[in-house]
Amino acid sequence: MTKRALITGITGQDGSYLAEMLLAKGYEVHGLIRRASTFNTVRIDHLYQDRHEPDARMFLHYGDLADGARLVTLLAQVQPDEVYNLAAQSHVRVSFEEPEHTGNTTGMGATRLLEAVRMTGLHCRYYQASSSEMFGASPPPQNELTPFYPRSPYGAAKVYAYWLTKNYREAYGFFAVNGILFNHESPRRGETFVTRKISRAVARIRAGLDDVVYLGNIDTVRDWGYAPEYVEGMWRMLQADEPDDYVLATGNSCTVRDFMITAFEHAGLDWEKHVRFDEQYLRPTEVDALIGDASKATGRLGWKATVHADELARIMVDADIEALEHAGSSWIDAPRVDGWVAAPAAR
Ligand code: NAP
Ligand code: G4F
Repeated sequence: MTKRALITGITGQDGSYLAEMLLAKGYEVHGLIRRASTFNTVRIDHLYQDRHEPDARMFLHYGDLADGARLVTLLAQVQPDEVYNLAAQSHVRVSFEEPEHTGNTTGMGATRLLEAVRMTGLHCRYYQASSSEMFGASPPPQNELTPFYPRSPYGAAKVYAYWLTKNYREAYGFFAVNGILFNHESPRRGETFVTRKISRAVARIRAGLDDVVYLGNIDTVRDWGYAPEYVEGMWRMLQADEPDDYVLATGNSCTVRDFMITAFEHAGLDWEKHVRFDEQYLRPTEVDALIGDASKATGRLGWKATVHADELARIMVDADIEALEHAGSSWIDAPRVDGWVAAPAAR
């Protein structure tokens, strides 16, 4: 029997890798996409086949996590075996600018989707994209027993969604799990997250298109892993015998500064000549250190991260250099998105 999955956030970094992996495993994949005035499917275009093709197995549906009624009609239509809720306003700095929107999408969006599952009476398995950002000010190493202390509207919204997921498991017997994922990156990472901002800047500086990049706090510590490995962990959580919550992380620590040095050195550049500080990239409250302990996922799911920050920085720099070398002039001339906001004033 072909399994059917529904992915919210399929156009994002993780959604694209998850769709790729599930298609390779033989799944039929359905994705929720937002209507936009420009195409927003660039990360999954390589997977798309016209629905009239006899072997088409990926189908896209318009909808939004802010629209609960649509989630009900969509679930009733698709009848998925597995639901992966990856959609969110996922940028921490932006969540300070848009706390209400972030709460509505990242927090309430999960409630609407869980309610849609309940109202349609489906017996599907449900994955919630929870985040290490929920640990916030709790010191590392963090695992499934570490208390939450969110430091941003985004972190607070994820804590709410986490507890809703757990509550539906306990109240209604849902097979609902929280994957508490530490930072994971890739060449498909959004351009305003710090790793991609750095790798993209390195490629542009090396090509002579830019001279400097502006960053905020480079002393924070993160546990950066490689996104394709993390979507495998999401899938394993839904194949377990019992629903439970799991941390996915590498267990290694790296400062933004060290990631940046590795990225610049890999391209033969001296970072001190090209990196400047801009306070606009600071956060009103910061999460100083996230370092995860994924031993529960390793022991029970057999999941382990193999790519760590140094290798990741090199993978991302190589990919951005190659993308730049193969890009047409449209990519090179495109407005530079050099921060958490692409407003002209910020360029
Ligand atoms: P991402 O690249 O920012 O993708 C977010 C996705 O959510 C996009 O497909 C976006 O659609 C969609 N979306 C946003 N608002 C929506 C709405 N109102 N209705 C429907 N779809 C909406 O994020 P990611 O890095 O792939 O992360 C996936 C999930 O894991 C997110 O929930 C994130 O918070 C969480 N997470 C990520 C990490 C990490 O390090 N990457 C770590 C822990 C947790 P558009 O393309 O139309 O914008
Ligand atoms: O790349 P970031 O924006 O990622 P952050 O805030 O850790 O959040 C990411 O990981 C979370 C998991 O822990 C996810 F839940 C969330 O959705 C997202 O994927 O920032 C990383 C660090 C921060 O300490 C930030 O202050 O880099 C610092 N930083 C320094 N300069 C910067 C910049 N961050 C950004 N985005 N841009 C800068 O110029």
